[in-house]
Amino acid sequence: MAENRVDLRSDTLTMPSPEMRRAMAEAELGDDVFHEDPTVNRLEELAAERLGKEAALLVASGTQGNLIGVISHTQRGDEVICGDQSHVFHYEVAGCAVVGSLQMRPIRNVEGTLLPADVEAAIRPVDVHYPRTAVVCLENTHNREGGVPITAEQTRAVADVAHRRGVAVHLDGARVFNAAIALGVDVRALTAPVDSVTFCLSKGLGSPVGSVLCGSKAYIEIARKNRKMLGGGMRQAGFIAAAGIYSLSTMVDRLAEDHANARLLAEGLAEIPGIQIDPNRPRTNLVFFDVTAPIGVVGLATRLRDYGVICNASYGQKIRMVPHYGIERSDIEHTLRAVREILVGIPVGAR
Ligand code: TLP
Repeated sequence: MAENRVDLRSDTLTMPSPEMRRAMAEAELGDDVFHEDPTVNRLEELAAERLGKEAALLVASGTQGNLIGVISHTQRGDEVICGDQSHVFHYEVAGCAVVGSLQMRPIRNVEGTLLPADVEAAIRPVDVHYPRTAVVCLENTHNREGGVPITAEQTRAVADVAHRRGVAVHLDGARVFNAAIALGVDVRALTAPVDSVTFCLSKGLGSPVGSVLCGSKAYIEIARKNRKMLGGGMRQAGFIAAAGIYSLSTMVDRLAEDHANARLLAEGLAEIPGIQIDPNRPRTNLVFFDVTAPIGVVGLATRLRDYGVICNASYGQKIRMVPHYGIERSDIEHTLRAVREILVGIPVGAR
């Protein structure tokens, strides 16, 4: 077995640092269902402030945040416009349909965003036959589209169309801080046009668990009740919130290191025969590539395990590798040597 273990399956694999664990252990606690956990309250205030919204709600996961986020804008039988490559459509177990009794209406994703003209055309006119279009969902960064960051202008263009027609906009901002870092803007520029946004503490920001849903005060009150309905009312959740505060205070700027490692990885992969990747494509921390060599996507991912490199080969025909907190530049170099040895036969260790 290889001595290195380089787990690149997801940025959800980050482990809390000793300082984060200390902050968790020392957290002041109360019962959050009574709104009495001071650490949760502090995280929610901090998150609302950072994202430029009136209020925020700590939730268990990105999936729960999107579900509560969407159903808090809707009634049974409403329609939700989303990207045909979106996480909410592909990977959230049809929660909006099951729990919200909502109809998902996927329209094409183009470079991660939705085109305003497509959104306009998909919004239903008032007619006895149609469901009411209640929400448009955006995703930033966009996972299946390669971690592409969506700009403030793209976000506003979609939101303007939706708002003109009385439709709310929810942003799946699981990695919205990655987008802000990549674009060099304050995250508020990306969240200002939308009505609600979920972001994840438990991905590149390094917390062991937790996401936050942000929006207006009135909306978050509805969301708080929906969280309770879904069994997501946690009690002494300050342990989790303390990690989240640590993440927001100290882990945002370091996302740039993950982006640099992703770029290093993509550039190295582009030089290896049998790999197909545009080295300029990864703008954030997600690296997707094709394997044109006969070994194929699954074969390469399987062989990489012998070198201690673990990656995700379940994304259609591509491999996904995700640098994150805990993955060093030397781990990327080891990964590149391993891919080269498997595909070209130059032994790991030789350069
Ligand atoms: N994505 C996970 C997997 O579910 C695919 C990953 O490893 O990337 N929105 C986006 C854009 C996401 O990428 C994810 C997680 C979520 C929402 C859901 O977050 P969690 O896993 O906390 O429910």
